[in-house]
Amino acid sequence: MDHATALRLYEAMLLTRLTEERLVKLFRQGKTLGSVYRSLGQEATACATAAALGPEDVIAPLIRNLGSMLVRGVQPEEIFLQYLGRATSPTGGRDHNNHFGGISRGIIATSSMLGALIPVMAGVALSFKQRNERRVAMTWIGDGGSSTGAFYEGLNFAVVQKLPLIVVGEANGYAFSTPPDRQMAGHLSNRAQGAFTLTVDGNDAAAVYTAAAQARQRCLEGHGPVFLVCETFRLSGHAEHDDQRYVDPALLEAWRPKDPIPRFEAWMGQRHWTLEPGLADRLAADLAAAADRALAAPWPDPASLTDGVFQSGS
Ligand SMILES: Cc1ncc(C[n+]2csc(CCOP(=O)(O)OP(=O)(O)O)c2C)c(N)n1
Repeated sequence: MDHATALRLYEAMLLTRLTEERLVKLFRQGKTLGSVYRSLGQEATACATAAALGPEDVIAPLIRNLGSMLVRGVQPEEIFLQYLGRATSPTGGRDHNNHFGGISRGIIATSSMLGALIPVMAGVALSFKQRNERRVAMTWIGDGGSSTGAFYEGLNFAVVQKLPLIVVGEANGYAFSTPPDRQMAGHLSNRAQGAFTLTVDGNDAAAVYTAAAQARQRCLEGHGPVFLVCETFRLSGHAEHDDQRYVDPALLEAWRPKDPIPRFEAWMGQRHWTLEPGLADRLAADLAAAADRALAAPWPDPASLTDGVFQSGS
């Protein structure tokens, strides 16, 4: 990774954290419609994997992968508008949080049905292969989501067809309140039979980036899908309405010092790569202004409720 890439990656992780912190404030003020889903402590897995892609590649993020969307240029204001349900949000107030995408941005919108995006992205990867395009498809899945049938169906198809698909597995300690040993046999790394599997320290952004770049190269060389497992930990509840009381406090204390953001800052420091002075303050000020603009945005017109929901015309 060169200095410029490292700076972009650092900024993306910090922006993810600060955007989510601003969302938590909006939630506590009772302004968001519904809860707020964070990636606290695991920002490196979404940001560093997405940062290793090219602009021609296509991603399908889950709720905890906001960072991957910011890497690809989604604006925090769009996220605020979504959480606030406003008319000018990407879904016009019809869907919530980061549930939006766009073909021109190379983002397939999240589906709440865990696992469902893996067959979808296998299909995207199939289209790249059929058209001889040098592009990869990437999506993410949690340890809980890897227990769905769709996870196996999608990966199996990608293995058999040798598709350029990267599935990032986030081993983050809990699926809602369920630890992996209560819902799966073995470790996440053993679940993608036939796919080349890499397991990395998911809180080491440089290692995640390197592994993702390697996975992409393998896909482009036609070797089939890669399952990239990132060992990390969810430092907040499933969402803001969940106080994580089921997590042993000692476990949280053990993971807090592994925070990927100061860790990556130290990694950059070892290379004498300096950060922009006052970066966090600049981002926080921009986010506060974006949140204020989103709060002032109009609500959807009730008369437009079914627009875009049903096909119009005959
Ligand atoms: C097929 C399916 N089953 C159940 C749910 C409800 N649900 C939403 S998030 C979640 C936990 C997901 O855990 P994991 O996949 O480990 O991801 P994490 O939340 O840890 O990032 C569950 C069970 C769902 N969205 N889809």
